[in-house]
Amino acid sequence: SPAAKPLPSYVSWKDSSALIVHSSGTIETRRSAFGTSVITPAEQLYVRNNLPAPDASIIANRDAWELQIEGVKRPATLKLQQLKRMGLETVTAVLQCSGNGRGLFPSKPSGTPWQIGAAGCVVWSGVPVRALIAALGGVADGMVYMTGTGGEKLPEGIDPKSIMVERSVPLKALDEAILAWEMNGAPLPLAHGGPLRLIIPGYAGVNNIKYIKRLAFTTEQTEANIQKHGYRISPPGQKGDATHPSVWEMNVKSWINSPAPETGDIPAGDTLIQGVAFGGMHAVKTVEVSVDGGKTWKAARFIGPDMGKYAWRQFVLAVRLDAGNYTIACRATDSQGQVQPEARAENAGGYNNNSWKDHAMQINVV
Ligand code: MSS
Repeated sequence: SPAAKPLPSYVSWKDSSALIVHSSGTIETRRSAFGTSVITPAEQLYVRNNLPAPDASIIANRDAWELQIEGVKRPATLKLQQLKRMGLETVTAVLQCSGNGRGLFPSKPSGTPWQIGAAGCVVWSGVPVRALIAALGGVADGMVYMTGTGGEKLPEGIDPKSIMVERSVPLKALDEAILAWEMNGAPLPLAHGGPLRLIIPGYAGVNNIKYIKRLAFTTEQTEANIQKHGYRISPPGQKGDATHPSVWEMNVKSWINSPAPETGDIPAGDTLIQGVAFGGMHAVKTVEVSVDGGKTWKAARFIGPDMGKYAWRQFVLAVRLDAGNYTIACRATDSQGQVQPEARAENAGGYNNNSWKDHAMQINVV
């Protein structure tokens, strides 16, 4: 096996045994680390930084962090301390990189070859964007998008648009969005966007702007490269542009965490097949498991608390397996009846892979 890379210093507090370090800005949770109790602890949560993380000094005085709000009737710059008095909500939501599952594309699109671990289920707490807007007189007339800007310091001499993390989402996303300062009951770590982060439940990771410094309601999508060309569902071989859908709403998905081939052979007899399932924008309703590569399916049972429609649910199915090779798979269905598809939707960036077939695994029972 390739030599394990050490954790970069900005995340040295994380649990290295739970993580695969692809690069300093791309760190994946191991399948074996997910556990069975719904929430992903901060120490085990994946990290994706498109730019180097800001200096830790930005969390030294969290309450002094400033957010600029534009495209409302009364634009303002507010300190986190003020935001904390404007409203409070808690939401449990899956945070998932749009490239999660890219490593399962046979075409090997460029980008981090994430398997299943660029995702986690997290409890976020903060002020609803709705409450903030109401306090500022409402969204200005004619606005179509909500645009968030990351607080990274950009190097000089480079066109900021070419590297800045700024994303636009449809205006309706504001209904459920929060500006979060807390994660899993603790102040938001710098690596996950502290002191303040935009959380848009159900939307792909990239839209959840870390260390947010500006929230703007706009008539157009941002011209930043990460929006204009990046994170677009373009056909293989084609560069993304405005004519291709942006990665916004997540789709229905599930995968098996145990048993997994990485943990070795499985003894014959009783086995629990266990994993996670979520619906993206809608609650997950059912999940089925197959031990014959998708020829036949059995309904699995959800376990643990239901943390709401944006959270994932843990599932389990008890099976008895004789010695042999098995292809185990799972397939989720959401409350709208949308079923996790067999085939991935091919695209140049390797985004949104929810193919149950790509996520199936070979296990060896002895
Ligand atoms: N934000 C900022 N500011 N920066 C960066 O870089 N990234 C993205 C998001 N946000 C960023 C941001 C991405 S891309 C993702 S996934 C996410 O974030 C992650 O998160 P964490 O916490 O895990 O790290 Mo893909 O779709």
